[in-house]
Amino acid sequence: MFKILLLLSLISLALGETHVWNYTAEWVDANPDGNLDRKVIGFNGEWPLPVLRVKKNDRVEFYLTNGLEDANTTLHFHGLFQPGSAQMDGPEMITQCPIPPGETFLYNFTVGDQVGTYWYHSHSPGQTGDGMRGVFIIEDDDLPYDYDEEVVITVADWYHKNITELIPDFLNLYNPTGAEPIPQNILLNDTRNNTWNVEPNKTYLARFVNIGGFVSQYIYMEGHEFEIIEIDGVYVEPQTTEMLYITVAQRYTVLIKTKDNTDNNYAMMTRFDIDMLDVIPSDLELNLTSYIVYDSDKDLPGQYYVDSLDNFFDDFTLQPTNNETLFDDPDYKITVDVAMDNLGNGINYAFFNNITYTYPKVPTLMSVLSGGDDASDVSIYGSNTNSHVLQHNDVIDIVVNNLDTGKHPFHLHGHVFQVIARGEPVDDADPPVAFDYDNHTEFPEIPMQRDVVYVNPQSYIVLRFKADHPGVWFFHCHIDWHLIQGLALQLIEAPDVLIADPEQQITQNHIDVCKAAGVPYEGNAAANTKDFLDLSGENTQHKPLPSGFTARGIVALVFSCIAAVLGLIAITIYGLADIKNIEEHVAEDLHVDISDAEDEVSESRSSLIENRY
Ligand SMILES: *[C@@H]1O[C@H](CO)[C@@H](O)[C@H](O)[C@H]1NC(C)=O
Ligand SMILES: *[C@@H]1O[C@H](CO)[C@@H](O)[C@H](O)[C@H]1NC(C)=O
Ligand SMILES: *[C@@H]1O[C@H](CO)[C@@H](O)[C@H](O)[C@H]1NC(C)=O
Ligand SMILES: *[C@@H]1O[C@H](CO)[C@@H](O)[C@H](O)[C@H]1NC(C)=O
Ligand SMILES: *[C@@H]1O[C@H](CO)[C@@H](O)[C@H](O)[C@H]1NC(C)=O
Ligand SMILES: *[C@@H]1O[C@H](CO)[C@@H](O)[C@H](O)[C@H]1NC(C)=O
Ligand SMILES: *[C@@H]1O[C@H](CO)[C@@H](O)[C@H](O)[C@H]1NC(C)=O
Ligand SMILES: *[C@@H]1O[C@H](CO)[C@@H](O)[C@H](O)[C@H]1NC(C)=O
Ligand SMILES: *[C@@H]1O[C@H](CO)[C@@H](O)[C@H](O)[C@H]1NC(C)=O
Ligand SMILES: *[C@@H]1O[C@H](CO)[C@@H](O)[C@H](O)[C@H]1NC(C)=O
Ligand SMILES: *[C@@H]1O[C@H](CO)[C@@H](O)[C@H](O)[C@H]1NC(C)=O
Ligand SMILES: [Cu+2]
Repeated sequence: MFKILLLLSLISLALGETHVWNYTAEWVDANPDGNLDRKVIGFNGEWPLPVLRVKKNDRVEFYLTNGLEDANTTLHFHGLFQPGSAQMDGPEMITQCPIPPGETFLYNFTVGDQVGTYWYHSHSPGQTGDGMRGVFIIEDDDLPYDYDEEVVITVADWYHKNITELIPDFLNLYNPTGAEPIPQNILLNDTRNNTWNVEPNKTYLARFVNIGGFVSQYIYMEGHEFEIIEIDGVYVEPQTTEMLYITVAQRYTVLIKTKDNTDNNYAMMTRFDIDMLDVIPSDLELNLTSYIVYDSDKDLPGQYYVDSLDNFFDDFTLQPTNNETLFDDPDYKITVDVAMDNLGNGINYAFFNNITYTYPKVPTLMSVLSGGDDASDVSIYGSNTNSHVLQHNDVIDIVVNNLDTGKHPFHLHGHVFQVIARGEPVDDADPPVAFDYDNHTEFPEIPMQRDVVYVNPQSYIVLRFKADHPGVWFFHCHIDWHLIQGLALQLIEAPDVLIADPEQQITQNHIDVCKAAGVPYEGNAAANTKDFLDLSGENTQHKPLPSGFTARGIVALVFSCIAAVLGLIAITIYGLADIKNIEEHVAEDLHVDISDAEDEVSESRSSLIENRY
């Protein structure tokens, strides 16, 4: 009897509330930076999107209707583990079929025992940039810190052009270096000149979320400090700092103590990490001043300046309060080199180990669930998907060696990982430094944990986690542009457990959405249902550049074309001397005729070369 009672009370504890949300994603007008009216993706006609709040163990039933008419969509609840509900994770063609216009997808899941600051966003190419993103909070009744008031503060980059216009310009022969589009503005709480009204003598719990698509930001305040207590849903031993550095998709929850008087108002500053921008247009405002207002009758503050941006808090030193120690040596290691390069079509892609992620014809989770005994054979998931099959409860290491000269914020779905090593940035002039298991600084005893972490230029990170969440989990750079360029891999975690679990089977609603989208929901990556080992007809990446033709050649060629055709120089300048012959060959290969524009080409080339010095 006692046992039954105990069981019942455990069940009622575990059964939270059910939140039913019913939203139609549709184009609405917005003008967050005050400079241009444009269409953004709103919910039920409203934008910015709502802050959604749940509690531990609550269930979410989120009906998403695609009211866009001209685009498919999906929704990802960023940072959630999706226990027993891998198909609700959101990434298009990884765990679900895209939702075509007019269809409704039911995201139905529990948040388990996670708490903290999360967010939700479309996981269809680039739609975060069109505004389809908002904050998701799992409140904690047992929050181990005292505070008076809570506040959400989002930061983001902002583009004036929409994603259907930006992507084709970005993935383009005429953008051979893969220069990312430069945002037009920097936003705080989806506006500029934001006012935060505060009271004196209070402790605020502030949840910072970078809901942008590309650029990391520095956050610092005049006369106030941040006490960091949570990162990406992980409580940490509190650390005080004057400056945060937040990549896209990261969250910092901090305590801010207000002044004991209302004599002044103060500036809250946000600033772009300009190292991530290929060019800095002269009219791009890099610093944004927002206002911490104690007394609205008093003057607003001007910009607050700091001497250096180098003193931001290094998250590597944060220690989770769950005291989870370093996992044992890995059972399985994934080592990937990150590089950006051109394929034979002249377009610049992003690679893990020479593979640019190419979507399968069947969402990978559905290949698992229809794969039977073949589901543990990694080959069925396709040649260009960077797939790995993980055994249930194995300890996994992901070593990312960044050969690229940019920073990249990497995100793993379905988990937080221990960050056990992160190399210092390596100067462009030096060769990249790869991680070496036989020669590294000692791993932390209690490593920092989160779900998005940046790797430094030409350096490395090592992430360790336990494969204890059956599902198909995407691991990718969270810069939208780089994901669009294919900087992703996928983990097929415990396929045997997934197949055997009745909860994890595809819902009828999901099958209906697949049918409406015309996407097969059974079969291998090539949609072959008869022989899963037969990948003929699968999607593959473009052929490489022909041997003897370098990316540098293509860059030079296209540079000439850009200069000639558009008279526009917005990309990094490579060496342009002695390339005439390569240019001709590449031009031939690409069926590009440059002879018409030859005069202009040589003219603009000489002006280009002049400009280099
Ligand atoms: C969602 O809202 C639409 C439009 O108001 C309505 O037709 C539909 O029945 C609602 N669905 C649910 C599950 O509440
Ligand atoms: C912010 O303030 C500036 C200067 O007063 C003004 O030009 C701009 O329109 C304001 N922006 C918004 C979004 O209110
Ligand atoms: C996106 O931009 C393109 C090009 O300007 C335009 O044709 C299209 O209508 C825009 N889409 C939306 C939803 O505004
Ligand atoms: C939606 O996805 C399906 C399946 O990939 C595709 O055929 C269709 O063109 C997409 N629709 C739009 C509007 O992009
Ligand atoms: C959501 O999932 C739960 C658990 O599988 C199920 O009991 C419930 O009926 C589902 N909700 C809807 C509206 O289908
Ligand atoms: C930011 O926006 C959220 C959601 O509208 C609001 O709750 C919050 O108070 C705003 N924060 C600031 C600092 O204005
Ligand atoms: C803040 O607290 C201090 C110390 O308790 C007190 O002296 C001061 O008057 C308070 N300030 C305000 C504005 O209430
Ligand atoms: C932006 O902020 C930095 C750091 O305070 C400062 O050095 C720089 O001068 C500011 N730029 C402008 C244009 O105000
Ligand atoms: C973690 O370690 C700290 C310091 O040793 C201790 O105070 C705390 O109770 C531990 N937390 C847990 C969850 O064990
Ligand atoms: C990638 O390709 C290069 C050149 O073909 C080769 O040297 C290198 O070993 C490949 N790297 C991996 C990880 O496959
Ligand atoms: C080990 O790494 C350090 C730091 O990168 C380097 O200076 C040293 O030469 C390496 N030692 C060996 C044996 O490779
Ligand atoms: Cu990246």
